[in-house]
Amino acid sequence: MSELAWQESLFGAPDRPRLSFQGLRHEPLDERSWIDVVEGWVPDHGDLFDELERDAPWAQRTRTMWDKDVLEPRLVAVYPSVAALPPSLEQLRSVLSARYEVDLDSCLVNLYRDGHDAVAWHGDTVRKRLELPLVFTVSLGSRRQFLLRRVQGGPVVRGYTPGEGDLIVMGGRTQHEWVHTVPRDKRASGARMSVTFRHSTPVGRV
Ligand SMILES: O=C(O)CCC(=O)C(=O)O
Repeated sequence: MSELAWQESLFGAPDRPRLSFQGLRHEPLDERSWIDVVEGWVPDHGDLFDELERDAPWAQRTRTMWDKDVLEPRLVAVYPSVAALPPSLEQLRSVLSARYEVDLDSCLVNLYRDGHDAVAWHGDTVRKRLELPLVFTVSLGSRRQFLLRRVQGGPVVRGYTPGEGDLIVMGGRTQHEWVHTVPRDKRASGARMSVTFRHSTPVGRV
């Protein structure tokens, strides 16, 4: 894949050990749903971005909308099983599994090549199987907006601009009662990746 550009923040990563949960912010959305944030969770995010850009199994997927197949506006790399993860992703998976006491058994990586790439408002389909799914997102590269609003509609209630190694965890009833999006952004300064981990059995069964 050709080299995608993104510009590292002038402020640098927070000064904390790699994959540490020091400085974790637990931010309730309401009494049933919550977000955890760890800024700069992967301090060497640039190396991971470059490795995945080069090696991940990128594919351009299509979606059917009103009987037409349309290209999904991002690239997605699906690992067939967690046994197929490269060591760099397996390390993230195992640290998160241990911390949150959950068997993370799926990993997808999304590539937003520029500000035209996006994902529309949605709740993750894992909600169909689990009452209280956890969804983990590690953002690499440029910062993009990540917004949440209630599933019934209404205004944006919470907004983040993850990138550069930040971790966001959606927990509780977030996938059932809230929706999230990474909207198009004409001002986006370059490419962003999101490494996402999910589980198919309830929390506590590691
Ligand atoms: O890229 C992100 O941060 C969100 C990705 C997402 O919501 C999804 O793939 O379901």
